[in-house]
Amino acid sequence: MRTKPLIVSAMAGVLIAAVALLAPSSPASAHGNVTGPASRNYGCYERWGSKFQDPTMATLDPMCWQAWQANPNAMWNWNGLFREGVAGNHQAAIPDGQLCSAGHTESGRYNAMDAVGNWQAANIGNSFDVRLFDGARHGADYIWVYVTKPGFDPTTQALRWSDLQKVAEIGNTPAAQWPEQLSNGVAISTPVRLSGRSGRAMVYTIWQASHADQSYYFCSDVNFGGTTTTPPPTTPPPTTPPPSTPPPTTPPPSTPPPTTPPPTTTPPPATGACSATYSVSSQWQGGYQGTVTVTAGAAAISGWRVTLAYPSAVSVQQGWNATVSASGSTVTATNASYNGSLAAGASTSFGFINSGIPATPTATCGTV
Ligand SMILES: [Cu+2]
Repeated sequence: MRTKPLIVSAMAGVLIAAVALLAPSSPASAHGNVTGPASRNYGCYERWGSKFQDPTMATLDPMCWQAWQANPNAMWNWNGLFREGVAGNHQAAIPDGQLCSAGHTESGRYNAMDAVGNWQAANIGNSFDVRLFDGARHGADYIWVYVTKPGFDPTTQALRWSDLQKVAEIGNTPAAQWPEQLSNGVAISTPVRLSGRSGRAMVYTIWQASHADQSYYFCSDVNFGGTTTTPPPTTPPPTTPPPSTPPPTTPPPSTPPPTTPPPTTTPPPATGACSATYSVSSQWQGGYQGTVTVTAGAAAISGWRVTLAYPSAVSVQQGWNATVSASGSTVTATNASYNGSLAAGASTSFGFINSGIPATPTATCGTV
């Protein structure tokens, strides 16, 4: 069980290198993340990247499930959760309720990190290290670590700046002083020493990279004094476990943001055996991700087909949780083997990536 991940991690390096080569205009295609206690998107990537379409995630790890459904790129691009040009005014740049997405940074790619619920939490003691992986060897102007105040419940409350107290920091530390992580970057640990804490909390880390004015923001869910099998924070290097299914063939958006981002929604029909609600989860130059929620009507159904009639021809690059194909201006999606059966009123969803610019389709749902 211990040798396989090492072999696989070598493949991950190749994959990541390949992606980097595909996106040469990206100023820094490898950045970093908090790998212990794992940030929300890094944790979801680590636990599910090799099986991100596994429907058991919906019950085993529902917050990761919603995040993968909302935008898989938030996990594939786990190292890109940053803002530029903040000039140290973090609170001014990031509104309350958006701390975990760095204020809906990167055109909202990481918005699902702000979702409130029972994120999987790392069991830790009152003394722990926040481990930051720096794949681009930026080093740090500083790293600030906050913990939510006693009484804050991350499973029911959206995070605000006033919920946080700073508990540790380190100052300017060039990457040359960070220990090497295999050959794919460096990592540094910030020690945190608390006392008297128990139960659920969040750790919030701000990494001011020594690279232009690039600030990173990470939410990690923790459970003080919890006991299970979750490993302690100072564990093996972040050897980036790879997707066994390759990541989306579209390289991540290497250029700045879309000009017209508004999501489009078609309200579900009031009647029928099933209904379909369409939205654009994210978009980037040259493509966008569509998400469709399918809801059974007053009776249970055993299979469904959704038709999306677009105003002009569309091209589907990839679909998940359904068999998705395009013909002319029509996209047709048929349930996967595991999500065709829906109880009365129950919902499931599927997603796809299209080329081009989002347009609003008419969505219809029928049973099969
Ligand atoms: Cu960077």
